[in-house]
Amino acid sequence: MTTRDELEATIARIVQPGKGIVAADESMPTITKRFKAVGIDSTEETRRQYRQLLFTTRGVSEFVAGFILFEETLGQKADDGTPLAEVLVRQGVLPGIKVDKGTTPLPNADGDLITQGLDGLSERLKAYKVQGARFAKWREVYGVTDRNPTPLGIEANAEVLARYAAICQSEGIVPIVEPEVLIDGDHTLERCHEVSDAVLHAVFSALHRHGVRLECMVLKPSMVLPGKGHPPKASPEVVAANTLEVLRRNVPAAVPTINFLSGGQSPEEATANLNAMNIMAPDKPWVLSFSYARALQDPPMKLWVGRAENVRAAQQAFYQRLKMNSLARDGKYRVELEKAA
Ligand code: 5MM
Repeated sequence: MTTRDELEATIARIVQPGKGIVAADESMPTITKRFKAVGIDSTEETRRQYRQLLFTTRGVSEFVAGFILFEETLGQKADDGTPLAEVLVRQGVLPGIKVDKGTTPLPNADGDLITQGLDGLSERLKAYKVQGARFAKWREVYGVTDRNPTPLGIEANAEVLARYAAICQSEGIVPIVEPEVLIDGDHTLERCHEVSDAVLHAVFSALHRHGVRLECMVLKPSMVLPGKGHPPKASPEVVAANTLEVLRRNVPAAVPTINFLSGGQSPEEATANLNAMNIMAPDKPWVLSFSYARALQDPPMKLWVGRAENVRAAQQAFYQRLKMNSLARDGKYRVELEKAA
């Protein structure tokens, strides 16, 4: 199999009808924060049990094409000794891996961040592939103020995303390219629209410059929303219209699939917004699906709270959110379905 055959085979799995991606790749500080919020101690064992709970949910492959894992999870085993990545493969789901190493301030771009981890990436990808990973994920983060992200921040972050994506493809690993415009702050939806437009324009220019094969990548963007500190929330129709406008202006039709992050939206909001986009854009050139972390995991995590007797209920809640988002991926979600469940 050539590298291109590998990439195409993985993309064909990711765009399967009714399916999306689960981001379960929280790094140590992030999972510790999420666990702490619901009273769970973050230890290697609780993290293993929690990821096992997600991966062994019955019927998960009806709605999930792939899970993004954190490096620690890729090396962990289920209770019966099966590697957790193999548990996913047996469920008919692709394992993926977060490969960035977090953010650091970008010098001379006051307030902007840049993501680290390009050094040695090819070697790491070779090893992750042996452990079962077929796709990877890298996130660049853009905080929004009146002056951030700066032009330098936008260009530098785009360059790093493109270099990462090109390295992944050279190793036969499909890159998920994740530019996240943060919801934190009191900015307007119009400001988020402006920033998202500039960010995606720079990202696709850099991907082109680096020869990234657009047909073999996944875009994981944020939606166009007002800042958390700028109430009221926008309706799903307003979010959908603004997000679609920015995507149509910047994302070439060659990109097969756009899988959104949820970015701090509630589970129901993230589902309703995705649904509205799929209703509003039947002619869209890309699949519009999900790659949520919090909007899929908050309900099961709150139910589990680290107790074995709650595993079943937590898995049912996880299955329910996946089902709702699978419907939203086709514009078939209705809020009454939440109540019915
Ligand atoms: C934005 O975060 C990604 C999507 O999650 P949400 O749907 O909750 O917004 C997510 O994949 C994120 O990259 C991981 O949770 C890892 O985050 P950290 O901060 O640990 O790199």
